[in-house]
Amino acid sequence: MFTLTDDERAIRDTARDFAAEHLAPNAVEWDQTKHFPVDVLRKAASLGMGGIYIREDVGGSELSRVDAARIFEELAKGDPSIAAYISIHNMVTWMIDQFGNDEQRHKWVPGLCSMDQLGSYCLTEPGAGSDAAGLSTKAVRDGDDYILNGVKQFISGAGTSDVYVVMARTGSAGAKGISAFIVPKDSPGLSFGANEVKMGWNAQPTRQVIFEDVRVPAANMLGEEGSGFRIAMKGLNGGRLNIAACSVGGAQAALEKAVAYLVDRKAFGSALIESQALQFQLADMRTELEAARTLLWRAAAALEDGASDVVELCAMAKRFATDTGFDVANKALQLHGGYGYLAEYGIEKIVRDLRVHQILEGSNEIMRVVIARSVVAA
Ligand code: FAD
Ligand code: 2MC
Repeated sequence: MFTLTDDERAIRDTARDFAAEHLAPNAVEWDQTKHFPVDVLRKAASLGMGGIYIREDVGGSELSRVDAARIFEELAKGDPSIAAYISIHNMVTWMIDQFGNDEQRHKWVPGLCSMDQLGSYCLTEPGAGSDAAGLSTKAVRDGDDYILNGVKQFISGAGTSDVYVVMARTGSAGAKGISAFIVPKDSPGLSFGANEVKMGWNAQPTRQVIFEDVRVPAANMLGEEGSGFRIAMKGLNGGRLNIAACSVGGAQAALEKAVAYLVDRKAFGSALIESQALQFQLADMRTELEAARTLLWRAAAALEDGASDVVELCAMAKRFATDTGFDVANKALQLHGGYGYLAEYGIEKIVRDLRVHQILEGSNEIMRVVIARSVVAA
């Protein structure tokens, strides 16, 4: 797995070149202007990155989860915020490809793979984040439709996205009373809150999604009634790996910037890179990132193979890579001295972007809950 074939290297290099040409040069400006570059997302999709592990018959690239980890790492070297949105979009697209019936797959997935249509994932609510099975958005059957009422909180891409995969309560309390629906943006009664003012992830919008008597055809239900929570969680297993990959990529870029700075910067009669104390820090940063990448690839292979311990492996990789990624980026900022604190060096943006990876797609405390359950049950 660790020696790439020619094809795997070509796939990784395509993402690397794309990030270097289209993301990195614009990342600081998009952060400052809060610009969501939909045209650039579509360029990424034209290279197959809108449906990385989606089946080919509906326009996907049908690559592996390990390929996806490498792609998201490379994209995040250019801009973690954009890479992370593309990762959420891929998660949503996969959920429809995987759990949708033939009609749903052919109706929704091709437009998502080309990113002519963008996707959002709607699980979190103002009153239910970590305890996702406690959600209260309701979907009540009315003839051939369901009528949705409720509010989703912190939805990435909201307001711009065209397709919303929404988890809503169709039955009793708890996980088994939840179903998943595909809701198009133009549904009457669907509206969006203000774009949240955030610490990072500024190049993509985050808004509430508000449902007021939104009528959704029963034909838009994904999977069986009552299976929505498990569909949501299965989507998140891969989502957690992709976010982990975005942390590794952002941190790798920060490390490379720190090395370049230390080579260039003179103090006390020589380049700072000559200081063994600083070299030891770089050695630890490199080692910790490599450990995170290795666990990430291990978990991605387990997901690809449908291994029995996949849930905890994805949680471990997410917890470890996002904590490590933030620490490495923050150390890279410190190694830049005062310049690290200036926006134009691009380091403080990486730190701000990577901070939220410890919170979302299941906070790192929830990852420990998941891992601990597997330890205790063993
Ligand atoms: P809470 O659940 O209120 O948790 C508060 C604190 O308590 C956290 O530190 C948490 O880890 C800790 N905690 C909670 N329960 C336990 C426990 N049992 N044991 C130990 N500690 C615990 N959601 C979506 O559905 N779709 C999106 O697209 C999306 N995008 C997001 C984008 C951004 C920028 C942000 C900030 C969030 C996004 N989220 C999205 C929501 C995100 O998944 C939640 O914020 C996250 O799951 C945590 O939920 P919460 O904010 O309600 O925190
Ligand atoms: N993969 C597959 N199935 C899973 C699963 C996973 N990762 N996690 C839970 N399930 C199944 C579980 O096996 C059970 O199935 P069954 O009924 O067949 O036995 C069912 O789901 C219910 O699970 P639990 O009994 O574990 O439910 P509980 O409520 O105790 O805990 C918990 C679930 C805490 C793990 C879950 O609520 C969770 O992951 N919370 C964090 C929420 C989250 O990750 N939000 C991210 C929002 S998206 C985002 O942030 C973006 C940026 C897009």
